[in-house]
Formats: sequence, C-alpha cells, structure tokens
Amino acid sequence: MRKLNNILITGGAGFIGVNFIRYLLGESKQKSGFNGRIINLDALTYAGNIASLNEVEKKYTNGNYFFIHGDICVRSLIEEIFDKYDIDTIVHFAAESHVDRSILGPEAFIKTNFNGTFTLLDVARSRWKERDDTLFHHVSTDEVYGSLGETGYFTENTPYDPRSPYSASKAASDHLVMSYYHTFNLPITLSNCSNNYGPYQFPEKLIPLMINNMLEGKPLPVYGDGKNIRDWLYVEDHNIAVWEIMQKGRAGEKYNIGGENEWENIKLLDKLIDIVAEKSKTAPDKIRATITYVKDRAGHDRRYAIDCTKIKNELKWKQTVDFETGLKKTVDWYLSNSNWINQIKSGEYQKWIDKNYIKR
Ligand code: NAD
Ligand code: TDX
Repeated sequence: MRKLNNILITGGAGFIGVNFIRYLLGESKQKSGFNGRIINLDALTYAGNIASLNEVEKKYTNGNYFFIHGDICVRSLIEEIFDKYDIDTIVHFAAESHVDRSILGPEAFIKTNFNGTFTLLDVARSRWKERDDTLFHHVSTDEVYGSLGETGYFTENTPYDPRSPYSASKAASDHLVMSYYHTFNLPITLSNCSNNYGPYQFPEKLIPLMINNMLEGKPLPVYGDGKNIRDWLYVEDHNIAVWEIMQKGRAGEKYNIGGENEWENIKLLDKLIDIVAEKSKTAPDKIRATITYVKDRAGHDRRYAIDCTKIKNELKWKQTVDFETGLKKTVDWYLSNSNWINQIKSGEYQKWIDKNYIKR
C-alpha cells in the first residue's frame, strides 16, 4: 500500500474535490485513515466554492491543510508549491466540467483540462526524477468513451470516442497522462467515472438543478425526449474508489468507476419529484406539471453505462449507497443549505472571495 504524505489536490473547492477533502480530513477521516497534509489548489472559478470547507477547516484540520487560490496553468506557481510543500502525490480534479458550457465556449476547457493537466504533469516529471514514492492520479470521466446504444458497457479497453468539447478535452488529457507514464515513467493512475451526485454539486447539473427548480416552483427543463441514460453514483462512493486506487492501484493502469445504476433522465426526474414532494410537503402532481421538454443538447450522448469489474476484483471496491438513500440524502442537504445556493446565485460569494483571497 502506498504511503501518501503531502497531497496536492487540484480543484478541491469544486463538487467532488470538496467531498474528497471532507472524506480525508472531516468526519470520515477514521474511514480513510489519512494522516498526511493536503494542499488544495483551486482557481475558484464560478464552480469553486471554498466556503464549502469552512467548518472542516476550523474543526478538523490542525495545521495539516493549506489552501492556495491559483490556476493549474501557471507553471511557476506549481513549481513553488512542489518545492514548498514537498509534494509526493497529486490527485487532479480541477477541470471545466459542464458539457453545456463547453458547447457555448470550448476555449476554457482546452486551457484548463488540457494545458492545465500538461503543466501539472510536466512539473511532476521535473520534480520527481529521483524519487520512487510518488503518484499522479488523474480523475476523468466515462464521457471519453462516447455514446452507447441500447446494449453494452464501457470497459477500460473501450476505444475513446468523445463527442463534446468537454469530453474531447478530458480524452486528450487522459492520453497525455498515459503518455507521461509510457515515455517518462511517471507513476500515474487514472480513473473514468460515471455521473456523480450528492451534496455541494453546482446547481447547473441535472440533479441539483432539478431539486432547486422544484423548490422554487420553476420549470423543469428536460432535453430532447428525456430518454437519455446516465449511470449514477453517490459522490462519496466515487471518492472512496479514487482513494483506493491512489493507495493500491497499479501504476500505469486505468480503472472504470460506476454506479451500475442506469436511469433514463425522465424516470430519474419522476423519482426525484416524489422525494422532493414528500420532503417539502408539496403535491407531486403540482411539481410534475412543471416538467418542460426543451430543445435537445447538441451532440447529446444517448447512453452511458460503466463496467467496473476491474476495480471490484482488483481493489475490492464496491458501491455502498443505493440510489434511493443517496437521492434522499442529497435532497435533505439542499433543503438545509439554502444559504449555499443563495450565496452562489446572488454573487455575494464572489465578492467574499475577492475580499478574503489574493489570487496567485
Ligand atoms: P466542478 O466543476 O464542480 O469543480 C471543478 C473545480 O475546479 C472548481 O472548484 C474550479 O474552481 C476548479 N478549477 C477550474 N479551473 C481551474 C484552474 N484552471 N485551476 C485551478 N482550479 C480550477 O467539477 P466536479 O464535478 O467536482 O468534477 C471534478 C473532476 O471530476 C473533473 O475533472 C471532472 O471531469 C471529473 N468527473 C466529474 C463527474 C461528475 O459527475 N461531476 C464524473 C466523472 C468525472
Ligand atoms: O437541465 C438539464 N436537463 C437535462 O435534460 C440538464 C442540466 C441536463 N439534462 C440531461 C443531459 C444529460 O443527459 O441530463 C443528463 C445529465 O446532464 P448533466 O448533469 O449536465 O451531466 P452530463 O452531461 O451527463 O455530465 C456529467 O457527468 C459526467 C458531468 O457534468 C461531467 O462533468 C461528468 O464527466
């Protein structure tokens, strides 16, 4: 098992990164067994919310957690962080992550997802030359594999066939990561995960968008015929898998992670409506009446489904949160954290960042 001491987490103020840091340092610390330092580097784009870690920072971190407000594309900053904190591990979450935004403006996706990954890889290569106790874990998506028909699953050997600028930028970064392993012997691991849901997800993604629109009585926009299929996984289960790979995964290997939990968007929405209706004491039919079919997403992938036999067999990972429980936990979280949403929507949060953090 690898001993991971000084971990650089990129994108640790985003949805999955926040949950990952909470898993390593927060209430679940015992489960993870982590005992080292975390350096969280995040540019705090619209999707990053460092306030999500406020109480973890105050309650649990004891000087073993550092936040740096900066961009993964700035090489001199990455070099400085490597030297100052003696980084031996990177887990790379930072990305532009929303498919719709990549259709409206692909440039930021190429910059962060491709050039940013290159910068991190290249600094790691230069700094880790003489070491044999290091690891670069790259967090990627099942979207790199393209779109499935009615049958079949993505395995680690499925050829890449990305369809959106988002998935193409992630696919390109995956190839670059692999190339650094084969060409320079950089110890890497890579994971391709299906759709995550859970607390702290930015309300542009399907599940939090729908929950918040339901709570506000707004229309529920369903793209196309609503029959596109995604494979949903609770965010903590994704993070446990990432942590297992980082500790025990074989260098140079990629691992698929998935929920084995396929849902047509419209059926998922139906389930979510029942949960929100019950918890907010609203008539389900009143919410159902707000479903609005809208123009389809350009290049909308029809179906994703992950075969995660490899990680299950090799690392003994499995999903722990069933969909019903996970959705209820998620709805509860959004119901009791309306401040988090309101701050993001009002722009108050951006002002708070500008006041409290100097961008490096
Ligand atoms: P997110 O959009 O919620 O968070 C991304 C974070 O990266 C934000 O905090 C943002 O401020 C930061 N960031 C963006 N550009 C940066 C830059 N140039 N420098 C430093 N920080 C920057 O994304 P997420 O949903 O948490 O996804 C995290 C990772 O997991 C991504 O790599 C994504 O591709 C991958 N992934 C996500 C899902 C999912 O369902 N959300 C599924 C599989 C894989
Ligand atoms: O308003 C909506 N209406 C709708 O019908 C939104 C936002 C989405 N959808 C559909 C599109 C997809 O079929 O719901 C499905 C899920 O959409 P998103 O939440 O945008 O996720 P997706 O495009 O599947 O990508 C997500 O999973 C893989 C993440 O955003 C990626 O970062 C991750 O890599």
